[in-house]
Amino acid sequence: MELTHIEHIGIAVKDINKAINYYEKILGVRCYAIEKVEDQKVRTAFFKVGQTKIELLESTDSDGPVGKFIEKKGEGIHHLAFAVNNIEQALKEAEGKGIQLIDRKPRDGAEGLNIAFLHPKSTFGVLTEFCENKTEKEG
Ligand code: CMX
Repeated sequence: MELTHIEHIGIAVKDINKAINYYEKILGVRCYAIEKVEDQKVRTAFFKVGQTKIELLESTDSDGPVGKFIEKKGEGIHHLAFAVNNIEQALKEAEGKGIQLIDRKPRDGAEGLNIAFLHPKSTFGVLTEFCENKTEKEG
């Protein structure tokens, strides 16, 4: 597989508006998009720091992955997302090397990306996401 860059760092927060306020007013970075991802039961807010994206995640359902994470571990870094050129190939390769997949097929993520997760139990405690840009793939 080929990881091209860190697509984003996901941070779980209880109150996305309060967290946006911190990033904008204290750190001085602008929130350029807010998006609800129904499939993942989250509301997301995006920032760019240089080439690196930060994705804030607020749970829209206490039973969703971010709701459960906050209940168990509290707020904090939730996942690390890598951009890949071919997500199906990356998943197949990881699975072939014994990594436990959460998603065997990509799903729809925020910003129109194809996304899939690797289980943190297989990845040294870091929930790992692969992202593929559909537009680049089509274009
Ligand atoms: N990072 C590291 N470890 C995590 C974790 C995370 N984000 N989330 C859960 N875990 C650990 C738990 O601490 C727990 O460990 P122990 O067994 O040692 O206690 C174990 O994984 C199981 O956790 P759980 O609370 O029982 O939760 P589930 O097994 O039901 O779900 C997971 C865990 C990772 C499979 C689930 O959160 C998932 O499917 N995540 C992928 C989807 C996702 O996170 N979506 C939100 C982001 C969407 C986006 O970016 O758009």
